[in-house]
Amino acid sequence: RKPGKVVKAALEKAVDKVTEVVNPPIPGVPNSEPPSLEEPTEPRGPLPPKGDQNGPETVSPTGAPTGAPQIVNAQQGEFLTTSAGARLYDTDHSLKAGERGPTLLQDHHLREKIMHFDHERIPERVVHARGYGAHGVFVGYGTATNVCKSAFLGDGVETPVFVRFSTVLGSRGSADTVRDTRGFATKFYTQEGNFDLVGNNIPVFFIQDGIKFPDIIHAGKPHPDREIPQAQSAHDTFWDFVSTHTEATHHVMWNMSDRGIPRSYRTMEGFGVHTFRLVNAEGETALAKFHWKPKLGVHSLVWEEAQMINGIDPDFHRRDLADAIESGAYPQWELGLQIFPDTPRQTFEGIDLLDSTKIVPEELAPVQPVGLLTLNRNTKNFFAETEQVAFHLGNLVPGIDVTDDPLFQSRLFSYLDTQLSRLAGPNFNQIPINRPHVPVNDMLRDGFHQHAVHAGVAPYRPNTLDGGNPFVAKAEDRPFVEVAQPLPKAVKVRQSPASFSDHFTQPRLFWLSLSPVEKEHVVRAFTFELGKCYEQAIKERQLRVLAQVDPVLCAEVARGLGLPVPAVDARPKKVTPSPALSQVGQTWPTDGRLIGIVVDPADLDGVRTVRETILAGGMVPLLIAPTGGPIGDSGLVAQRTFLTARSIEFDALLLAGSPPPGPDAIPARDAKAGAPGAAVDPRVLLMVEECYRHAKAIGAWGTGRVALDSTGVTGAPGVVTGDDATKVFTGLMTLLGAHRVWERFPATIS
Ligand code: HDD
Repeated sequence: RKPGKVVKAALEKAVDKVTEVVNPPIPGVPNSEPPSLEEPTEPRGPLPPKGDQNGPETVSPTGAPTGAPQIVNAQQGEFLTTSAGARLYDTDHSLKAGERGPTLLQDHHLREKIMHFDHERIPERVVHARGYGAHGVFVGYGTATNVCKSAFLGDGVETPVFVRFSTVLGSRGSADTVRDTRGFATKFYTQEGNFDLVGNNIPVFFIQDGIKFPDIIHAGKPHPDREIPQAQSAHDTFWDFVSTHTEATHHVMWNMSDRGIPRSYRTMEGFGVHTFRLVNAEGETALAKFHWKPKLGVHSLVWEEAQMINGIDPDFHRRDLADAIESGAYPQWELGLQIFPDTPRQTFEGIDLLDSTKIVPEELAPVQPVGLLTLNRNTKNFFAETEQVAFHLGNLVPGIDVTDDPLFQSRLFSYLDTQLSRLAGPNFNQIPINRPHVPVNDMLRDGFHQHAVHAGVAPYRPNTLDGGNPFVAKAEDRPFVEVAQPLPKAVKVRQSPASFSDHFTQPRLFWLSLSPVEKEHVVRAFTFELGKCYEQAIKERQLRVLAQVDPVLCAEVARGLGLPVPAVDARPKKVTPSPALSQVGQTWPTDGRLIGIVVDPADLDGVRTVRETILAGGMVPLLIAPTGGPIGDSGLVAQRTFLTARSIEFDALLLAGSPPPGPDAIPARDAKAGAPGAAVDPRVLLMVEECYRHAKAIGAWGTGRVALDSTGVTGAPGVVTGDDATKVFTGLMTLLGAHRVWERFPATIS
């Protein structure tokens, strides 16, 4: 299968779920028969998992398969049982002294059922609580072998992976499209043990030393008195902290840019952030930064759209990822390395490689592709896999080692420690999703939730009683060996190097690398967030910070806040912009994009043709009609109605008609006869207006043009009209390749 291309049949199946109701089931094929309306009376075999759901991995801590069906398909057996396996004859009535009598304490099934339910929730992650995961495969290109001996980077080596994406600040049930940094954590189940790359979609961090992590998180989380606001940085404590703690400025610039509101997990870059130390087979070392480059390009939402999605579909990013995988539009990222010589100073072109608030522009050190990640399997059970996965920066494999970045060093402690309370004990690596796919032979014993039944009597070394087992690996057995890194002559201090105190050069580099429209989004984001703060001093202090970054940025935000531009003696260093930091100006694949089509009985042939073309192009057509179900006898099926459709779901909108207001429509304010738009359902007009405001491509043919005329968008940039459905669609595709029609709202900032 060509990477990035959609399997058409699978896609059709996924998007046309509704058609299953009209299409006859395939006799004998499980899952193809619609469920009966009655409760089943005969036991039947468990439903097989869907094709895209085969996890969790079923290897034991010692690498042996544990794939007994009763474990894998737990709770899908023939009979309902207690957790001890006794068959139950009733689970709907508690045991009582007579039909109307009190419940008896001896009802052990009631007690077990309620006891277990009472403890179903575990503590959510202290940060990155809201997340979504998927399985996949990583294939090495073999291009990294000159700098790194890790087996999984070898040519053609296939390694199973699990990836968890997340937001940072929100609670587990918070919305997906808030303005925030996104986590991008990958567990590679390699032949040499697990390697965890625990990164973000932003290449720099708020702080340079992990000792400040509780401070930035306390500032970003909801205010402790009222626990408001949820999953937001637009509040006083956050801006209080970052305005006084200027090393956060670079990260904040990225957060306020479009990177803070990704269109999809599939369209996000990922970064390992820290500099790692790589070792090759000859024992030579190099320093390196990890990058994930999405095949679909880096794309974002617009702020109003993101806010609307939080209400209309708070699971937007989850749904997008799961649907894409289910339909066969497997998201892909190339893993790339920026490689630097391992010099004693650990700098590159004057940039301190141990400072996680700094990037190295790609123009100075190109990102060299070393492998391809494809996510191709959804989870079978969210809790077992996504919730219980535990990442740890200390999960390293031969060839990849740590550096002395003080942020990295503190993370090495935190990720182990946090699992003790979150996963309630030290045996979390025995949970199936965390198990390595290679034999484990540690001498760790006992502890809460011990699943292994360790044999032998001598979990210590040296021993003779267990025949001396286990033995330590020799060099030829490929053990993980720390790089014998010479340490600088030093005294014990609580201090940072002088280079860490430049907090403004790189934020300025980022700002100057953006296109005008991206700059305008940054200005609006700062103005929005600071506009939500109550304390005047915080706003003024942050304006002083922005003045150090760029006078235009500061003046524009000050204007929006209605505050004077502060007089600051800013002396910015000269920087060379990095074009690689901008998201716009290129053409990208459109795989997996969703196109809404408002259907009218007028031209159903045109709709059918366009729909086929969209599917063949690896995208998802969604037909929108006044009511659900089959559209006349055309064979087409409406997947959305005017009640269930909202513009935020679509990347582009096509109008094949302008249906009149339905009986369930709230009339538009100017709906009096003869007023523009009175003849069209107001929800269609709303879709057009929102798509227009959010810079999405819009197309209309035939009577569809009436809705465009009514909203006054005909002839505007990014609005394609005509008589021929195919020609209109072709125009729409060109626009979609550029993601959004930014020319519609020319930026006023240069
Ligand atoms: Fe962290 C989770 C990414 C700094 C402490 N972090 C966590 C996750 C991601 C990151 C993606 C979610 C993992 C998952 O899906 O389970 N964190 C980062 C990045 C950082 C960073 C890219 C800077 C470069 N983190 C950082 C510091 C500390 C932590 C400095 C503490 C000293 N992070 C944690 C944690 C979490 C976590 C408390 C919460 C849940 C977990 O680890 O397993 O230990």
